[in-house]
Amino acid sequence: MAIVEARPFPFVLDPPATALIVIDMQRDFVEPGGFGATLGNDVSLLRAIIPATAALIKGFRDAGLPVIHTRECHRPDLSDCPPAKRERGNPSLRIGDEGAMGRILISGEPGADIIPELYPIKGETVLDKPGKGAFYATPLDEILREKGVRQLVFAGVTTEVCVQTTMREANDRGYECLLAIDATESYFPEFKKAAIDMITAQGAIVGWAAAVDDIVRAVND
Ligand code: C5J
Repeated sequence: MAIVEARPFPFVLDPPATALIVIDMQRDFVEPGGFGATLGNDVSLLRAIIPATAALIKGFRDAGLPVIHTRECHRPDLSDCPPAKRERGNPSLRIGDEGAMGRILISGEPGADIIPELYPIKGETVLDKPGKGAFYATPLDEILREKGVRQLVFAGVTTEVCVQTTMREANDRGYECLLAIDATESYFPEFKKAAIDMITAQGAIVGWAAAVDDIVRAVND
């Protein structure tokens, strides 16, 4: 066991029972011309976490612990994209429409893939998910239980949407959840702060939050 300095109190990390989940570090969210940018967002805010996220991934790889990557995307025929989701957002460029990096948030298109700086390596799980949460309509829970994982470290974007939703899903399934503060970001800095406050409030009601350096040190303890 290793102790990670964390909010709201230290996290007792058990490396053999821990996995890293990197949420949606896709070109569509992080690069100019993608889905996030078409919604009017400044993607440079999200790009700022790339070095810390790379350091976190490296820390898990060095420790031989599982790294799981998710991608929010849909089937080319949109059969897994509810109209209620598609109809929101920028009316001139919706999910499935042709954008600067192929069809927006469609599996197999360049924009839906993970950014080159954080690209998965052989043996790492990559899960396509149609929802905001990574447990919804995916085999994530089965994959984690098969690996004996009880604790999850979270990174990725955006803090208050897909990251927070997945942490809540994980918390309800009995996983202990730790958010890497400098490896997650929102297009709205005040939402990131609020999400971390919500997650850690009331005695870690959803989970803990800690710095990448402290997490990397603990997993390699
Ligand atoms: C959003 C995500 N923000 N990955 N997706 O639509 O958080």
